[in-house]
Amino acid sequence: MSRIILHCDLDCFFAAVEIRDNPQLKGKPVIIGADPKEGKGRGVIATCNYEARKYGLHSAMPISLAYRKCPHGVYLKPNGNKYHKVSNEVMELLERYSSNFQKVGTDEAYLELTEITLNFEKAYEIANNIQKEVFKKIGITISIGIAPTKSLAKIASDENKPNGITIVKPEKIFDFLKEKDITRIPGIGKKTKVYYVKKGIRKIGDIIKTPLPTMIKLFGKHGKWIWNVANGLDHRKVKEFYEERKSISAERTFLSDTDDFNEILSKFEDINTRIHKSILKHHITYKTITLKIRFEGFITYTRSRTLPFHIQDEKYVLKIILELFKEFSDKKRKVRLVGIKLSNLEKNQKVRQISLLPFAYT
Ligand code: TTP
Ligand code: MG
Repeated sequence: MSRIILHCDLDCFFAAVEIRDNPQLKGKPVIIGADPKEGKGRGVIATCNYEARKYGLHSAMPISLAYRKCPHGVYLKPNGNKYHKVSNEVMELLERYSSNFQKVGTDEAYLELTEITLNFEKAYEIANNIQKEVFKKIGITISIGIAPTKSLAKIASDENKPNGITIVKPEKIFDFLKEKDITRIPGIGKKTKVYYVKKGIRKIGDIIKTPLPTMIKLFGKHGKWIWNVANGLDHRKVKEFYEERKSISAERTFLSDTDDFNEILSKFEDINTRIHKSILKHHITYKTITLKIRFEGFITYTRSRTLPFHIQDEKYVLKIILELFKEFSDKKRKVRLVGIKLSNLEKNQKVRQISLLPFAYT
């Protein structure tokens, strides 16, 4: 049975809010980001409206370059508190359309409609009502993708921006995807694309045509994942338990306080293995590793290390934990409790990128 999932994404979010609050900006290129200082400014664009995009401007572009391309644009500093408030208002409104709701970042959310309707035309009506309500009550536009999986709904919401609704019915998946560049798949950026292009894969159609065992042979787990995405086989639920969680942790108290390194080490190994069972099961990656240690007398310390990328690697975690533990190992105090926490969690896509970039690991 096919599911029906909506992916809703606000159009040029920060810029849209500024234009709403100052209608004189309408029709002008509006850029939110660092101060361009007449071309000498440092920093980047956070976002810009569609008028500014006509000049080739986009998120993350250096503001000095943006100024060269579009000196007559209106450059504004971001107003984070305001966007945060607007984001909350939008999410509250969206959440009322389905209890199966998942906010992603500040301006995106998934809504699963499967329990409400199995009819794509009805889902279109609902999407239309969402657009109207968001515009009427909040004063900005939103684009919506309607598809049988999360990843397809996300690709679809990007198809017809701004203020678009795009439906991808199960029988139209191939037609919809075949000519698209592989970077339209969430999780494939410019760098990852290089690996695929080397093997002759540029369009999503090339992925669909490649047999799954070949994809796995060439690109490992990542290849399997994008093959599934391209073939409409992304079974991730809306409202994934682990996507909502901030961290996964476990701790153990010793039966009696100890200063025996081997005993402590084996506790760390136990905890680490246990955490990684659920990490593996739910395809979670993490960036921050935290050691918790409590000594006799309940004196407790935590020490963290944040990596520059997401990983999923039990041995590496143990290595970091032992490095963090060194600070405490020469103390003449007995240990009462040890714990490990993994945070900065993300669903699998990034670890697959890292498996393509083994050098990034060391
Ligand atoms: P996006 O949804 O990626 O971008 P957008 O809403 O501005 O434009 P689009 O119409 O293409 O959806 O990001 C949402 C907001 O997050 C965006 O308005 C500004 C902020 N943002 C940054 O600050 N830096 C970035 O690099 C990106 C991509 C977004
Ligand atoms: Mg957006």
